[in-house]
Amino acid sequence: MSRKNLFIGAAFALFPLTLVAQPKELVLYCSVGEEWCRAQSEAFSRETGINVLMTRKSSGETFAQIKAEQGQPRGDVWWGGTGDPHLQAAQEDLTQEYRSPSLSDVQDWALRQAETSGYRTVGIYAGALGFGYNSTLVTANPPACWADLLDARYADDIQVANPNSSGTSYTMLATMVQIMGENPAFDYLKKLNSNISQYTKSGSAPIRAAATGETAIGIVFMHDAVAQAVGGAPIMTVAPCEGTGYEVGSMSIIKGGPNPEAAKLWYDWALSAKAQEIGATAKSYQVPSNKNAVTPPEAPKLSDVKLIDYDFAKYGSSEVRTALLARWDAEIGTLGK
Ligand code: S7P
Repeated sequence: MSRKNLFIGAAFALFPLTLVAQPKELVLYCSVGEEWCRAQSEAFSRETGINVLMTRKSSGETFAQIKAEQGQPRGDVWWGGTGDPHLQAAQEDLTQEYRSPSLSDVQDWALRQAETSGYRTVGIYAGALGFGYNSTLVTANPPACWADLLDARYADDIQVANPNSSGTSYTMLATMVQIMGENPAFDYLKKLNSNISQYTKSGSAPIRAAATGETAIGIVFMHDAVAQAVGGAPIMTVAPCEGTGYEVGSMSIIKGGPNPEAAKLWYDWALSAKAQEIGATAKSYQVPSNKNAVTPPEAPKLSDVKLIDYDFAKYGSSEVRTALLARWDAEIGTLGK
């Protein structure tokens, strides 16, 4: 082979390498607990060599940030957090369609989230809403139902998050509306307000407060209450007797983000069984969406919980979520704490 041909051959051999060069960075907006966000980011970096710049914020806060950045997005992937604001982001064209080859590995409830959004989001885990109480503070006749939380003996002794910032709390709002109807649900929330000591920013903060005895009861996802009990706190987890809503924790690629190839690599990886099993190592006990991922034994059994038929398409729509939050601000937020 002549020197010229050798040079051309070498150039062609190198060309594919430059074409498939591995991305270097991923900007991740993470809406699960801080410990899980860190464990997940570090595992991805270890496996791919891609540096993950991670910010943890609650679901409603992340939605607001992505909306504020529309047109000049700084994030690549929004991973975790309740499904409703992910659906709203899809409807508002903030996130992008992606049909991962791994979609065939996920449970039907996770796939339905993808279908509802035109494949702009997908379910990565599920968990039921409930509450937890501190058993050293609530000794006799503990609450078992949503109605019990109105008891005057819990005056200023219950915490729940603000539904604007928190996906957990929006899930509660939407759950009450679906169980009771909208007007009775707001009547319930007004009465409940007398027992609320504070509306926190983060959804899991109320159960951390219950674990330390700062409050008696925290309204949270049941797996967040279980995590406190597993950590040794005197927390009992309750699946409310009237029935309850649940979340399909979701993941979306942010439209026009700076690192689209890295975003797809994360997305495919995050749907794998191995990646979904990281949650339990970070004391997160949701039910994973990958059919082959091991569900942590600590995870509340959804089949034992009286789950409502939560209408994700409706309560994750822009119109309904925006209207319910505006009504909450006007009728509950103004009552003050
Ligand atoms: O802690 C895990 C978890 O409960 O947090 C997510 C939640 O949306 C984030 O907290 P906010 O309520 O503050 O938005 C849930 O998706 C997840 O199960």
